[in-house]
Amino acid sequence: MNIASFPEGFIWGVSTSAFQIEGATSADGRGPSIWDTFSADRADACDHYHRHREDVRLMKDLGMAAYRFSVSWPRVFPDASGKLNAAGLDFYDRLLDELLGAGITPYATLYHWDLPQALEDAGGWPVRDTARHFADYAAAVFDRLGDRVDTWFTFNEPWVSAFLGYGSGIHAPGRKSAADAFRAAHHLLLAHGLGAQALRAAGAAKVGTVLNISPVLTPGQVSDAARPLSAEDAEAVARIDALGNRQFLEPMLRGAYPAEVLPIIERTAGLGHVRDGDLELIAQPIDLLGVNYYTPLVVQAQPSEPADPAYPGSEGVLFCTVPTAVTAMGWPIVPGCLSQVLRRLAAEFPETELMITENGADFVDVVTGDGIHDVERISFIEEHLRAVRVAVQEGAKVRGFLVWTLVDNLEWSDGYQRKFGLVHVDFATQRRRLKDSALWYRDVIKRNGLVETRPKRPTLETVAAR
Ligand code: GBH
Repeated sequence: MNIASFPEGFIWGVSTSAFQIEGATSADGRGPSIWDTFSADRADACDHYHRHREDVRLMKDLGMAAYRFSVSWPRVFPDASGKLNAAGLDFYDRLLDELLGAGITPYATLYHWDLPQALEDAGGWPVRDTARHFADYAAAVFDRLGDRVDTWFTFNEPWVSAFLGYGSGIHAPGRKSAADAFRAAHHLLLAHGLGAQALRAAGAAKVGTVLNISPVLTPGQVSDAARPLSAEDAEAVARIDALGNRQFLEPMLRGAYPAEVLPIIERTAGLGHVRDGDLELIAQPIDLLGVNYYTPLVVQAQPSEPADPAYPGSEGVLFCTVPTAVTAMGWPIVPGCLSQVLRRLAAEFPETELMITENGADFVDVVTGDGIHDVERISFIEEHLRAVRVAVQEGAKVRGFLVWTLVDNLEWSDGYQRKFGLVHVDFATQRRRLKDSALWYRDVIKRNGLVETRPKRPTLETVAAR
């Protein structure tokens, strides 16, 4: 068997987030988060809070080396009093002991979208104080768990928190104000800087963050990446790239907002919230950049188009659908874009180590008596892994790959019908069952690579070789 292998020591695992799996939303003094308030399906989720032993066991049996989870801020600081709830941290204490006992390296994310409702009531991310609260929270979590976690990610996808939470309002807290979205973005960046500083000062071994980097391309480029663009389309692509990707990448890694974005912020929100010294603070050195990749953004210039509320400043840009294969959520499947993302990051930030912190897909899984044969998920992940390997072979410093996600879970505004798990969950009984993709992933991990596909039909070369 020919193996397309990954570098020795390549880190394989899965990612989850607190609100999507834990349930137990009022256990041991937890306070409400903005997602408890916002979400209609009040959430037992996967009851991971009580079943974490079983879930760690599953990961162990599948051979996972790494597990990225998030800490629920409202478990730690439940209300407006600012009083620490030690019982909330006890859960992560138990989880970490379990993980380390199973030989699985924990990667902790401090914020995966579940702001304490008390802080939202005080103004939420559009308010500067929230960033300071985040730094206190980061320090408190590190104080309790820092002896067992080496790698700390401050945020998961701050673009989503700012622009879906406060811009389009399709995420909690469901506010719809372009000005607040830009203020939220800045304070999330500031919170990253302050949090990274606090973690570093407390002795964290590695500090990083996780961004959703979506390559931006025109419909024509989806089939032909080298396709030349009109000036109008090139401008549309550059602007959406600046709003969606560079607005976070560049302050964090270079200490400056992209030139395209500053005037948009200024005319939408003013610049009163951007204070002297903020950008220096935001640009704390980081050891690891987590990249979440699912699908590209496909756009073209369209003069009459109003701005998309998730991209204030996107007037004159049309978000397009393309005739590619899609996941059940309708997200275009374009694995080559993952090579492109990694190639770009490696070129622009050659010093920064990278990790794929999320990649995966929802499909409609058919549960049969003899198993869950999720062939589409297997090919999705396999094709994306091949794309990662291409970038690695070109020299991108990609240290690992984490599948989104371990178990079917609560997919935010979409509830429980979206299935991203390697493991199926029957939400009536909480029974877990491995899908074929879980077993396939176990084998990938075991051989640290993919089986080179043999052509099904003889090709000219194989015929000639006979
Ligand atoms: C991840 O976000 C999350 O980290 C994870 O919690 C979640 O379960 C998982 O994806 C699956 O959804 O149409 O304007 O939103 C991915 C978020 C989804 C953000 C695609 C950008 C396209 C642009 N990304 N989205 S928009």
